[in-house]
Amino acid sequence: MRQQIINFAKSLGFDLVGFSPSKIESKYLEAFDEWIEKGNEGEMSYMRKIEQRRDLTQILPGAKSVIVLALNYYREQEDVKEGEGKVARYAYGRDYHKIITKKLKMLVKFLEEIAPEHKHRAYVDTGPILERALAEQAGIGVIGKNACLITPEFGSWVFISEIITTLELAFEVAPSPFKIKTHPCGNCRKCIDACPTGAIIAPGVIDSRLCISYLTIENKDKIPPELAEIIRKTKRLYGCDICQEVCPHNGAREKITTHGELTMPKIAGSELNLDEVLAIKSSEDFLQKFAGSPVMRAKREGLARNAKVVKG
Ligand code: B12
Ligand code: SF4
Ligand code: SF4
Repeated sequence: MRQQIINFAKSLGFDLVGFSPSKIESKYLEAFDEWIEKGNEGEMSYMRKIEQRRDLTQILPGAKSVIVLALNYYREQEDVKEGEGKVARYAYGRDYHKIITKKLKMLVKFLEEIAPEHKHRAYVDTGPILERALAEQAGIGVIGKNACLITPEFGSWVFISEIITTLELAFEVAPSPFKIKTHPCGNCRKCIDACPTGAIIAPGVIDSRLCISYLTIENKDKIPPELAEIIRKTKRLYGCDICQEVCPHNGAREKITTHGELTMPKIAGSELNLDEVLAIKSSEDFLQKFAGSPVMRAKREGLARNAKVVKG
């Protein structure tokens, strides 16, 4: 059955497929607890749904396994010109949540056909699930010091999604897919040194309150002046890829995405003109320009705030 699932998932366009037991190892739960205790989630109150993250049977009674899927989204980017701000790679075209949810629904339908007596529940990003922990447990990749899941095939440029199921598909945690005994980061600390705001406060741990991704996407408030000054220098208008751009695993492995749905149509693209962003005066105009794009999450006010910051 595992092979049937892999074949079908790949036919839907998923690049990597792995299986994890639904039980999450205590080292991840402890890391998560500590992260919350220190307030590293900032204002993302949805991250405080701790109990469901600890125990997937709270989401799906009888959950036994998790099918973890990864989809490569890498694309090349050039330096932005004067008057422009950078958009993180994941936000180039249509929102991946929609694209992947459609594929997950087809995979669930397939599971219902081959295992009608079982229950399955699909998630991509928005559920109270420790996706990187599950992906590591499924043997798809390894979590790096930049906190990202790094895969041997595509580096860290992958979206993670999963189907929680009552099927018994994995009895134990899979080994690392990197064919080495040590952690693939070794003594490297390029991401920690390159993070302009010092948001990687320990290997694998991000203080969201300092992270440009959080500050430009999730945060609804004013950006503190000292952080705004750093963002201005990095020209990051929406999201941040710096700790992935410097990672040697990415340099050696990145492959341009073959998923046309992620790049066609281009919506936000790789960069936006700051004056054009600031010229959007109503939510209707914002919707017209960015409908279907991840950029919608920041709302007109958030993107305009970022544009002012990058303009300086
Ligand atoms: C909240 C969130 C954010 C927050 C916080 C980020 C963070 N690192 O926690 C903010 C807004 C900053 C953010 C930014 C980004 N995000 Co985000 N985000 C999430 C979300 C919704 C939850 C992550 C979470 O649970 N964080 C809490 C921490 C504690 O968990 P964690 O990062 O998974 O860390 C685990 C391990 O690192 C490990 N661990 C950590 N420390 C230690 C220490 C020890 C000793 C041990 C043993 C283990 C360990 O245990 C942790 C818990 O399982 C996930 C989707 C999901 N449901 O999982 C997407 C997700 C992590 N984000 C994603 C992406 C793409 C990004 C950005 C690249 C977007 C961008 N370009 O701007 C950046 C990358 C920033 C970074 N370096 O992490 C992808 C990551 C894909 C990948 N290859 O890893 C995810 C999985 C979404 C998806 N479905 O694809 N994100
Ligand atoms: S996404 Fe940017 S700000 Fe956040 S940890 Fe990585 S390099 Fe630092
Ligand atoms: S930059 Fe170096 S330390 Fe950071 S995740 Fe990549 S290999 Fe690990």
